[in-house]
Amino acid sequence: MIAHIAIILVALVSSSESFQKLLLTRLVLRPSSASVACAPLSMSTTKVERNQNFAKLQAGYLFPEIARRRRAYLEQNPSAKIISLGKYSCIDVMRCDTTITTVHAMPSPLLFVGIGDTTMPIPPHILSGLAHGVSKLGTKEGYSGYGAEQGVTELREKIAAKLYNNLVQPDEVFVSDGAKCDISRLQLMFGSNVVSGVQDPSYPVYVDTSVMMGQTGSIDPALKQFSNIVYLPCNPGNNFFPDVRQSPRADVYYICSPNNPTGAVATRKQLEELVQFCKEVGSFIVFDAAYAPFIRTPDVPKSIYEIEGAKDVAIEVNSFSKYAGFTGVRLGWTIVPSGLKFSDGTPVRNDWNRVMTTAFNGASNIVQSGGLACLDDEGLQEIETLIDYYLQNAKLLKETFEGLGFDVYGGVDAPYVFVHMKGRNSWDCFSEILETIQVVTIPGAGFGPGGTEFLRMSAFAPRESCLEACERFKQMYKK
Ligand code: PL4
Repeated sequence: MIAHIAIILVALVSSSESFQKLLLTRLVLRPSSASVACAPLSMSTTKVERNQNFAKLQAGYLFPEIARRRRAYLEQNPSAKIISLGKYSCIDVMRCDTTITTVHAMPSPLLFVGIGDTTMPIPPHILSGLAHGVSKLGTKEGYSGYGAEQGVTELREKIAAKLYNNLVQPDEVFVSDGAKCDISRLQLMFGSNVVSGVQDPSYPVYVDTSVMMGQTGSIDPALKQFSNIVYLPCNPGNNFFPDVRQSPRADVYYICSPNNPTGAVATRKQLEELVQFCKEVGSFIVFDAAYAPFIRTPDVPKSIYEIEGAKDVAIEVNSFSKYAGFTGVRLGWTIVPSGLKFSDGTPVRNDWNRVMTTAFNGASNIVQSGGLACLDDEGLQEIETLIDYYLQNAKLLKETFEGLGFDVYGGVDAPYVFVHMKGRNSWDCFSEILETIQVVTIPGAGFGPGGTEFLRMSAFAPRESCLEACERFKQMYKK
């Protein structure tokens, strides 16, 4: 007993916190019951095994990594006036980087050309829809609690009619909290035994969720590719649209048009050939149409369902994020055609409904009221005006880099401009631009090895930030 007291005193005066914890755990906190066979573990570990699929993911998710590097630069250069096209606020940076525990004062104004985050305020009619959703909740008649997990019927009908011209039925529309979340839930439905096919480069969520689901092996450090994913090369040589016949078959092809990050837009012919191929080989397409309203060129499909036969092979994810400035509001949808089937004949829609009713509890009723307003004639006109604004920014960026002699892609029917930094690694270019002219861009390497020599510029920015960024680029790269 005296020895025990002596050891406890040693622990309490010890300068090492871990030594204190260990001794106190073993001597003081030890349960008295003899049924506990082993001694408690150190307080910093448990017996829960880590999901090894997460260990396969190499670095952090791309966008928080950009925010982390930007913050590190600001810490060393506190008076820098940074431009980052597509903004990340101070709070976002704190949330994204789990190592930060305090909010850092950032220089103002923080200007942003990197992250694809909307910057324009929500226009009046759409805002009135959100406000209507709020006020209804304050009345006895208007109050609602949990809603249908698939979304309110009126919104499903309006999406089918106004955005798909009734090419899809309302019961094929599943309203959600956004495209990214739906991509993850689709992976949950597909499980670990499928092979994903991704455009290289592509939005990193397709690859990362495939890895998390256990569909892949580990990454090849030289190729920077995971085994058991089919990487479909997309480059200037094929107009950034893959030739799926040149690669091994995948079960699920993730195709994004207008494309993030390349800004390329798939033509009708390209999509017809893709649908035809998937029908031949029995594969699915997950078509990410999150940037569809940026398409202004006639006859370029805004939805995969404009292609004959697509309902036999394709699921489409979409979102109000970029249409209406809803990136923080959160409202999206996924179309699962009723005739789409797994190999055993099970309708995919049944399993998707099971996922949505189990792993989701319905989009916010306030937000769905905003979604309804988006699809009124006034709302659709407001969306058109917002997109015009960002397309004008895209034009400015595109013309700036073309004027400087770079090969530039995208930026016409898309908010992204993809600049070829021939022979350079885009992470080096990212750092160089940040350090020289304090503009945040996105390195194409973050979207896959195919993006290594490219920088992605985002048109989501206030006009004055975009103009200032263009001026700084001209200063930096003038010959
Ligand atoms: C940063 C092809 C942006 N934190 O808002 P959602 O979930 O409906 O849609 C997300 C989304 C879906 N599909 C594509 C996209 O490009 C995005 C958004 N991407 C970008 O800069 O690439 C925002 C990134 C955000 C994120 O991780 O999505």
